[in-house]
Amino acid sequence: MRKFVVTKLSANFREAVCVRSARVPSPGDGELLVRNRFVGINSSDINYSAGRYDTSLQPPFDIGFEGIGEVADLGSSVGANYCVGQPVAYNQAGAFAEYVIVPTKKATPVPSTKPQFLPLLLSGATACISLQELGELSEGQKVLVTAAAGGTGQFAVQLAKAAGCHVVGTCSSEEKVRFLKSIGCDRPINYKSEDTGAVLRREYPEGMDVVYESVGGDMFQLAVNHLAVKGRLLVIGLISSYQSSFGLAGPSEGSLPLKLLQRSASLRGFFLPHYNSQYQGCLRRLLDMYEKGELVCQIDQGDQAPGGRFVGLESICRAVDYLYSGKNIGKIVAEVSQPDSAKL
Ligand code: NAP
Ligand code: X1H
Repeated sequence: MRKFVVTKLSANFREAVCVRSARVPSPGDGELLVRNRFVGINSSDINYSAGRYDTSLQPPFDIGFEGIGEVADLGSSVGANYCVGQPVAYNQAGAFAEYVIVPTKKATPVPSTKPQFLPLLLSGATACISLQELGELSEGQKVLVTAAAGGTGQFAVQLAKAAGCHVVGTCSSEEKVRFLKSIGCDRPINYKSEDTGAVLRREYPEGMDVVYESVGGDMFQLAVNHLAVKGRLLVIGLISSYQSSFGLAGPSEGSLPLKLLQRSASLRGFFLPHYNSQYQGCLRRLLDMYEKGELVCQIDQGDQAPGGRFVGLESICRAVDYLYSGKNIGKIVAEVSQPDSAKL
């Protein structure tokens, strides 16, 4: 089989990785061998390739956080939930490969390998758990979602709407504005054509009760400046800094504690792996909402990207470039293999 391997620590994904041949691994106790159909692209793939996730990890190491495919082989004592051919989605390092070993506790049986199920596991769960545990959402509250049309933003918008909130979402194009309207966002802001700060000052003078913030930098500052009294700012990510330097410290951040104090506002960090105990419950809720037609799971397979649809393992590099071009609508997904039936 072929797989991506990080051979040099770098936040430049193309420089960090190469595609290597390897033996198809055998599943051990409590493990599944999964033949990947689709893998999910995450902005943090470049944090992982830079060695930021696990500073003890030295190259060569495998990469890719999530995928969906069929069980190809079973290790011992995996239980009755799984059989060969069973469609599963999973969160497991090393997903950028044709086959991957997945411990059953990191796998979720899904009705099919349809790529729309893939965004629920990481992007959907991030929005679901963070809003539930830290957002303290209640009806009528005002919620700002940044990168609202992206992989995780789309779920934050829909879950905040489902909780009866008024949702404002930022994005960078009119096409994204239309998408945001279609998923119920009350006030999409195209930050390229409108001044986000001016819109918030004019239309939300009392500030935002909750901010789901994924961008960092100036967008983070703006979010702090527009927190309501007792507002909660959920730090979900800071994508604007992943390609270069890092951290929340910076000259303009000096007054952050004062701003929080003056409003009795809180800033809350969220990292999905710290919330494993809430994971299964949230995933069940999202799958249920999706099956009932109450949740849109927008995926972007790169049809509008330079070079077209992301097909084949090598296309993952283009998919990461596309993510950092900021043009995606919904979760970016690359197709790694055809269904078994297509090979007949
Ligand atoms: P994504 O939202 O699908 O794509 C990134 C989007 O961010 C772009 O479409 C772009 O949309 C926006 N963006 C803003 N500034 C950008 C920049 N400088 N470069 C590129 N894009 C920029 O990506 P994702 O993987 O789902 O990640 C979104 C955020 O969620 C990231 O901050 C990530 O770290 C975070 N996340 C956190 C956790 C956690 O456990 N804390 C888990 C998963 C994801 P517009 O500019 O049009 O808005
Ligand atoms: C144990 O907690 C963590 C948390 C974050 C360990 C590693 C990280 C990490 O690498 C991340 C990360 C993970 C997910 C995500 O969506 C965004 C980010 S940002 C980030 C990080 C980047 C550079 C650093 O120097 C430290 C952390």
